Amino acid sequence: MPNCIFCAIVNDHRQAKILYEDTDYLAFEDLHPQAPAHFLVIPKRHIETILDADKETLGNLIHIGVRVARKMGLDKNGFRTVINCKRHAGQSVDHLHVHVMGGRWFSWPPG
Ligand code: DGP
Repeated sequence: MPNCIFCAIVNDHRQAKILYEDTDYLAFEDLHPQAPAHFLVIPKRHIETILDADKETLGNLIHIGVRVARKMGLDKNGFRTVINCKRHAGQSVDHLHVHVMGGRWFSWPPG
């Protein structure tokens, strides 16, 4: 998708620190980390929001997030996964992504 920053990363890996890749998915470090560990998992295909994703894609995104989190040692103390959907939730990049954050305490409820 033209003008999509995550599609640009899919096409040019130099634009992000890649943590995981397969034929359909990519995980990379967030540019503005909100925790000591903060990465994103995306489908390579441009899908705008969680509302547009099928069951298999959603399962794979979460599964990859857990695998990478485990590899980073975040399974010891835990981590948070977040999917922002549209403006009220704070989605700023309209290419579906799962946030995985760890390495500190997180409060609840979220603001
Ligand atoms: P959200 O607000 O849920 O749409 O999160 C978008 C995230 O994407 C935000 O945490 C910052 C991150 N981000 C935005 N632009 C870039 C970029 O060019 N590279 C990387 N690695 N992350 C980006």
